Amino acid sequence: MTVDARLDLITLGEGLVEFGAKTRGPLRRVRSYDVHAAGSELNVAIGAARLGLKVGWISRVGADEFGELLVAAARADGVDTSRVVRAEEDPTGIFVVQRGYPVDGESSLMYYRAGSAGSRLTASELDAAYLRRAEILHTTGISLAVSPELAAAAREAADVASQSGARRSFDVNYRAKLWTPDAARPQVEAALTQAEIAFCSLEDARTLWAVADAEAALELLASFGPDHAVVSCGRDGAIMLAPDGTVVRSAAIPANVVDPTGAGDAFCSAVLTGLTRGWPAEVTLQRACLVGSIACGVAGDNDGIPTLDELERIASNTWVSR
Ligand code: KDG
Repeated sequence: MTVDARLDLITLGEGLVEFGAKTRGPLRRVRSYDVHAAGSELNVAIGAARLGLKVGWISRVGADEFGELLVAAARADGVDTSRVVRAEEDPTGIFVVQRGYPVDGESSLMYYRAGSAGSRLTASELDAAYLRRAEILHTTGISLAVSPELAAAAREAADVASQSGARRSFDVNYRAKLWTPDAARPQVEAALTQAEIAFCSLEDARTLWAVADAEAALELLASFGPDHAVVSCGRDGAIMLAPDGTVVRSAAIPANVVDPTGAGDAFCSAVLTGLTRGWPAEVTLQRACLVGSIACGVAGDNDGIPTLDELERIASNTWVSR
């Protein structure tokens, strides 16, 4: 990549190594785990790169084996990691997924990220010239919740990128383990007023604003200012306000759910790809729902996200295993 080449997308946020329990039940009895690269903004970076965008990921990882794992996973899909800071003193954060316990069919996430390298990225570590190369800068509410330093870095990155014309994309991504709705609401709303592209799940919109339905959630998101707003509704599909003012809907694509964690990020990476490539709004949303569904069928947050060629063959029913 040449020094000043434009990047379709830069994402900023903490990468985490995921330990997904291989068996259902309380973790005290789980003996084996699948290990994957994860973290919402890294998932979006990997997904968009796999779908063909030029992508950079800004983050901070420990100078440890897990940091190597995250950087290697990003690079394997062509994500530029030149602005990932290596922290000598701080460890790379991890999370563990417990499955099917205590509620059948549900997973819960346990974080081990306090004081992690990724949570300590500061605004002073940002490279303004790099941020100015972004067409879209994507951040999420997770960074606002994780630490004041990371929140400030995410806000600064969005400011700098927008000064040179980047569109700011923000996914609400409310995480109840990180903060309360009352703590989240003002920060999330401030981020939405700065964003041109907004993502929120219906579940998060209900938790934060007690909206009645997806239409109300979309209207609320747009009322903060974004001209492109997307509400994902799990098994009920998604609804999107496109930049030309049209509202489109897509049904969900049935999934054989193996691991729903990260499906929202997979969905988001496809929406950003469609926007960048100028796909019609209906096609963008349908493809995004398909990508989210495929991602749910594979263990790991981003492992199931297809390449663009694979996506097209799956969408047109011409998939042939090679
Ligand atoms: O969207 C998936 C993420 O929730 C997962 O990768 C972990 O980034 C993560 C977080 O902070 O919840």
